[in-house]
Amino acid sequence: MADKKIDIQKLAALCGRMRIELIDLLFHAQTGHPGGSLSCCEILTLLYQDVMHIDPANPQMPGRDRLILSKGHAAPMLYLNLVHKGFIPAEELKNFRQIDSMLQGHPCQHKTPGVDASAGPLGLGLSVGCGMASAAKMRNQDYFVYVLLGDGEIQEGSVWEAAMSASKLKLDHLIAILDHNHVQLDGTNDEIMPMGDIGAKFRAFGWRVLHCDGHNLQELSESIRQAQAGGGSPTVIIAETVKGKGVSFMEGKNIWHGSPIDPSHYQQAMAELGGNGNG
Ligand SMILES: Cc1ncc(C[n+]2csc(CCOP(=O)(O)OP(=O)(O)O)c2C)c(N)n1
Ligand SMILES: [Mg+2]
Repeated sequence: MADKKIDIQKLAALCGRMRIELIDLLFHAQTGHPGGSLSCCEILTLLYQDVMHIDPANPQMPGRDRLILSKGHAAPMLYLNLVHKGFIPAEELKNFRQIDSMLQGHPCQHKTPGVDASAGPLGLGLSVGCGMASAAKMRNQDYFVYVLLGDGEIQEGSVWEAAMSASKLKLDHLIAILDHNHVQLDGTNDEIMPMGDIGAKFRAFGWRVLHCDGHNLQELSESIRQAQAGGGSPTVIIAETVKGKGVSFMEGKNIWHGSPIDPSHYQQAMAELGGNGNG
């Protein structure tokens, strides 16, 4: 347990660094999605840097764990994780969102090593995850399939069709993580489409439901460990998060879903995060 604590501290420091790198990346690109990237920083970092069985030297390794970034607009946080894990060189970041770049605005499985599934249109990733988890079952492989969902995204009906299939097929190596930041593009979830008791909904569809603080690496890690224990049904971890986490003026504000960062906001964000803000 002592070793695990050291890992958590290291990961927390890495998350701090990646928030700075994210603001730098999006400031220089003058495009991209800060809010939903910051809310899933701990989730993606824990998975890529600690939990997932993956090999940057062999991105297509058949027995690897898979991750589907169903809320594909959080691609910048995925790319930073792929850089830190060694899948892609850091220099590629300067080409983020450029035509023909390997780092498109949304993940592309054909361009970027380490990306398991293309995404962008919301509502599709859980179905892709069902397919991957079914394939593992059919082939007697035991890899895990993680699907990161947005809380606006789960208003899509296709998510619930996939949820139905996953429990019917007993996909207990399918682990959905909901980035529950309570905000979507145009407002809060409650303003746009209240989802009520999300846990009760997943339970009604035959899923096991876990709750945790999505910025607390220890809690997240414990939830993932419990989810991996399987038991014949898929698991969803409802991770409570804050959209824009770490940058005070972005926190909980839908305006920062996808706005470009101007120089004064860049300086303010860097001052708060402890970055040098040298542009
Ligand atoms: C099918 C589809 N409809 C609309 C969009 C445009 N869109 C991109 S992100 C977003 C809001 C998503 O909100 P949420 O799932 O809560 O994401 P997060 O808060 O984690 O950024 C919308 C409507 C899209 N990408 N796909
Ligand atoms: Mg949201």
